[in-house]
Amino acid sequence: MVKIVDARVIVTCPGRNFVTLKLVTDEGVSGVGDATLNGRELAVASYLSDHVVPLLIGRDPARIEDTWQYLYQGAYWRRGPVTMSAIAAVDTALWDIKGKVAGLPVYQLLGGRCRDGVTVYGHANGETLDETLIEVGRFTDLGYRAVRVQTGVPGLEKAYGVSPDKLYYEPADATLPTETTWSTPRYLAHVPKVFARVREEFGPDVRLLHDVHHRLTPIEAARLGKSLEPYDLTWLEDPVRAELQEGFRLIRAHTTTPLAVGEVFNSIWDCADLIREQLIDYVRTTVVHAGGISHLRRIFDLAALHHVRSGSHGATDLSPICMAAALHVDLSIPNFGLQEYMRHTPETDEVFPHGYRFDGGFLHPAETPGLGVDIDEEAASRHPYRPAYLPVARLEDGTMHAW
Ligand code: CS2
Ligand code: MG
Repeated sequence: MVKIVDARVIVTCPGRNFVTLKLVTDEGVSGVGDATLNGRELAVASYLSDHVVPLLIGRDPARIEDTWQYLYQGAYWRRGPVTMSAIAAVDTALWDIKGKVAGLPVYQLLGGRCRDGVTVYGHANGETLDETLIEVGRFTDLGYRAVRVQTGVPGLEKAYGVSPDKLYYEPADATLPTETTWSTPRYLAHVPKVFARVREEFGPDVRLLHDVHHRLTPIEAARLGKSLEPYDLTWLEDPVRAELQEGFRLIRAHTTTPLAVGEVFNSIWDCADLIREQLIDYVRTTVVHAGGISHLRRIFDLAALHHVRSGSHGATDLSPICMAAALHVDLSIPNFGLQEYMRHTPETDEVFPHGYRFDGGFLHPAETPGLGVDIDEEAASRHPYRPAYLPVARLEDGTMHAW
């Protein structure tokens, strides 16, 4: 029997923090998995080093599902972002190894292609409406067919999703959380005007998306969805806090704007009701935070039965390993919707050499065996961990609110 003989947890900060698991077999085959949890990275690194690595040494790398069940059921304590990101890293690395052993890219092991390329969306954002329009144009010029539009809100400083660096957006920007201010009335009054202008300038073809980042109540979200109907959004993302699945019933009853949610979900149980009741249109779970390729496939298979499509989160805090793994899943499922694609910096790309490529609005995974991505451990060691937190948000009277 082939055995796992080495399991290394690598923490690196090529501009932002990433946690990576690298497994090596006694035949010298290695596999990588992303375990990054933005702002809480070291908790996952410790979970892996202290509680998972000792269970992996000597195991058969071919037993992917059995290892998943061993780590999930064996912990007794279920779910949660830390546990599920750690399991995801192991699962992803084992799929990488299986692909290399088989001599096939992972999407072939998942059933082969369902499409020619993976349609991705980028993030256009600006402080002002005029700046935002310029940024939308930048993305369409780059060939993107789908663009997420975020914009500053008059009267509010530091709006969500508006970044000084337009190509490499990074919200975890400080060693202690940055304080931002939120006002729902100001926001609700402004956003429809922005989308009216974007449609006027760019016409009906470009697919438009918007992220609310969990900030509204269901009735407020219903109102926003209705007011955006004339502008034909592909999706309205995270309109309300996602802990309360039945909150979506109310939004759904009032608007035909499609809904997307799931970047903070870590298991099928977080979205089972949303999917079965067809309360959403896109489920945005990811390889890294939702238990790896195996569990993400399970979520997307359930979604396929209920007319829900995939829309995996792909922000810069998910490493190129997660992006590569996502592309293999995206290519092989029947119910793919869209894939978020925020570009990593050249420093990050150097630490994670990869073969996926962007072409005319599509991403294509590498055709090499496995995932087609690796970590350069020497380059990684040149970028030590730096504490970084996501911002927090308060209402204008100082009340804590969802960021
Ligand atoms: C966002 C993320 O990409 C998205 O849709 O919601 O940028 C999110 O804020 C970060 O991943 C948080 O780490
Ligand atoms: Mg989001």
